Amino acid sequence: LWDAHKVKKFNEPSEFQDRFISHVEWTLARSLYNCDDLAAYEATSNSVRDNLVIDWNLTQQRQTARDKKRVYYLSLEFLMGRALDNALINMQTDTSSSGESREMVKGAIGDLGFKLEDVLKQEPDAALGNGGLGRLAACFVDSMATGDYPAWGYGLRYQYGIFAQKIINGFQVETPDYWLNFPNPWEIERSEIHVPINFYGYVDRSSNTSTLTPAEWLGGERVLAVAYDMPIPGFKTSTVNNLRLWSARPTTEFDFAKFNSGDYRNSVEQQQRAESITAVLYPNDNFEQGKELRLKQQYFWCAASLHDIVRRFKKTRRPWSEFPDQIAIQLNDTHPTLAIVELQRILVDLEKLDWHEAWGIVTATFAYTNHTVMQEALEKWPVGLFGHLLPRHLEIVFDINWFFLKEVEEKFPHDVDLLSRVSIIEESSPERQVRMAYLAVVGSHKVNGVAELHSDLIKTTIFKDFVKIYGVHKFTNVTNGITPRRWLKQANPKLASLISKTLNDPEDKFLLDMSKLTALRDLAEDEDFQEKWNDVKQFNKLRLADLIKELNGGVDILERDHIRNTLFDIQVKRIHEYKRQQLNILGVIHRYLSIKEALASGVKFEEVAKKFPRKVSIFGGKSAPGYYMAKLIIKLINSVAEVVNNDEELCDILKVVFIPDYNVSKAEIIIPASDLSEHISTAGTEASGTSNMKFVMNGGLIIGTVDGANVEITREIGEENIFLFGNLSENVEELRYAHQYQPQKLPQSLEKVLNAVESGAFSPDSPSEFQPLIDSIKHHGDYYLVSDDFDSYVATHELVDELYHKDKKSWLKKSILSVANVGFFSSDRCIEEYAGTIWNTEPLKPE
Ligand code: DL6
Repeated sequence: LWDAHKVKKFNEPSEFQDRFISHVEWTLARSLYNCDDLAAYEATSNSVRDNLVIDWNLTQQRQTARDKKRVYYLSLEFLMGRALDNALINMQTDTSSSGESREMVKGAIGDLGFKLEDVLKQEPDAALGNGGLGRLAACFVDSMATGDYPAWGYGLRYQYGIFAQKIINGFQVETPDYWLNFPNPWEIERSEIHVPINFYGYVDRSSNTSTLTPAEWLGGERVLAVAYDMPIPGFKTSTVNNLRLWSARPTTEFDFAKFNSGDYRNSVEQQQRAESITAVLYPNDNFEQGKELRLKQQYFWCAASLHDIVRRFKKTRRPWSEFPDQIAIQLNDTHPTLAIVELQRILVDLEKLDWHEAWGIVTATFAYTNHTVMQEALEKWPVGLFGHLLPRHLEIVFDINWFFLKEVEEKFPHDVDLLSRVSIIEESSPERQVRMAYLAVVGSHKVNGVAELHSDLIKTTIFKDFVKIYGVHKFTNVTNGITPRRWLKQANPKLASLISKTLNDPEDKFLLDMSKLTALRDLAEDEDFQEKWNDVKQFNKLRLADLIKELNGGVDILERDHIRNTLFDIQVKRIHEYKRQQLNILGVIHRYLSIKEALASGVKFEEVAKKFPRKVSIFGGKSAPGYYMAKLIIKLINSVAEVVNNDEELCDILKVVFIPDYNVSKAEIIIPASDLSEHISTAGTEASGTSNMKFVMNGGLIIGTVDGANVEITREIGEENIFLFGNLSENVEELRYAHQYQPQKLPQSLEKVLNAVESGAFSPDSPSEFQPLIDSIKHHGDYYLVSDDFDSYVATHELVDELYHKDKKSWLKKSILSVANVGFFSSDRCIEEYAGTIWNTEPLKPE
């Protein structure tokens, strides 16, 4: 009977159409005659989801039955972007007679009168992240499913993702991103999975006085964590993993007693308090603010996830000692560090394990990824706040610290300085703080950085003492990567198709084994191939020009006829002083002033245009709402754009564009259009960067500092194929020191640029508008070394111009060679490395 009623996947266009119409009529309660693109998006997504759910169930059954070790990836951010196109590319149609499922669905909805491109655009981005860290988590879940690893992601279901950015009078203005306006077909609400989570209260130890023995945590506030599951399909496999996001709900819906007594405001208060926990994503990137609600979010999510993990483990009836053999938990930065403390609490207080046995299990289970060495991004929580919200957890942290310091003392007797340096509790004034990164190191068996340079740096800076204590083997490197399914196939279908034809790989197997791309090396100088390669780039540049026009109210900024010979120079990422968008825009001003000077001195326009060939500098990215300097940089970019774009004397040889509201779906259009992209952080500050990899994978050349993953990109693609400039990380400290004690010497070139800004050339109504930016370079120590790198940056841009405009063949050769050698940066490689060196897990292939 069960077999007779088994749900079936659609495989053929007509079966898809039946499913689509059922969803239009039954799920949406509409008719096909009254179905717009939004409804078509909902119906298509629900239909695709039906297929995924079948594989999702089979995957979960298989993983439970085979009882292999599972990975849990804890990340407070998953910057997923849109799901439908990705699902269409990734999912299998098994016996489909019409090839790729995406093509089949495109044809099937086409016959019903819908264009897939228009339907896809209806989907709001799931923007549950700030930048690189969150997008990395999204790439990793894709690769874990693709590699058939039994793996779940755990995160929060924010009602508001990262804010939408508007640019008004050149300034960033934040508006809420309520992405759940319409039913979200990609989440499955699991109302039956709700975990009670406690905050505040007190610890009751009755007769016991030792904090190491079981205690009861009582009283306080209680909310419910409700699970929402997102299916994560692997590419060319029927494995569909799970991303579980928690949403906060009140335990009691409504206080009727208060309501009946006329106290309406208080009757809904509890409900609102609970829901506020998962209401918003904190919009800071590489900066920690230390707000109580943030700590509440962290505990809520860690406690719910661990409860779920432990519940699943207990069903296997294995002894606790086998917990680390069955479970690996990866901490994406320090945000989930409370999970370490929560597992210790569960084992000691609830499961009554001996402290040391419990701690052995905890440390064998967790591993921690560090994503920054910058002090302002390292999390610390005031002891008072921590203890008020989580009284029992604070006791446990003190005990963990006590045992840890005892171990240090035994190894390095009498080194009091060392003890205070490594203590999890920082004795700072006005208040002691819990150092979350140290807690993460102490509670994990492995700590990794995200690019070679960064992994080396953590060992010599923030975790230097811990290397001495634990030995170097606890510290390792897994260089970041990106999924080629989204960042090549989905973002750049024309390039993916040229590659699959060239490699004679109609099934796109190269997307699973990116080393296959090395075959392109032989074609790097082939003129026919170069022409096809260039045509793809032109198509993508026009596609971006269309987007820019649309965002500019239908007015073209870029001259269509000149796009072919205009260099698209792009910097899109979070706006941050360390990422140095200010260096870029000051470089643009330098170019502008040089052009103007040449024209003013009587040099003919044709000559000037030869020296400064056509170029558009494109920027995009959000600033944290409270980050004054970053917001001023955005304003400067827009002010420069206003002047340059309206200067008729330039005849369009230089343009500046700021694309508002940079997000994943815009990145998919922007990145494939680049000729050149900028990864120009002060050396030693960008842990890895991942957009550098995305640009290279799409055939753009990069200009960059010797920082983060730029180092390995250089090694993989060859130093002749990248434009490196600037000071090295080992010189940074010395340079900063010199700035503090010697009057700052600016290169003449920069002096001129800063003078122009100071004179109000870009802010005539308020000449001092950008003074804080100028002061930061001129008078406040130039912490990000703009002045030290400026001349080398400008000179490197001259090399770029020269090559792009005078030797297009060499340019194309470099572009092809870059893609041919980019394979290392597939996130599939990262996941294999994590699995082999940190998690000790293996894939579980579908039968
Ligand atoms: O590892 C992902 C990403 C790196 O590519 C960036 O270089 C790095 O800045 C970023 N780090 C953070 C740290 N934030 N916190 N906490 O976002 O990680």
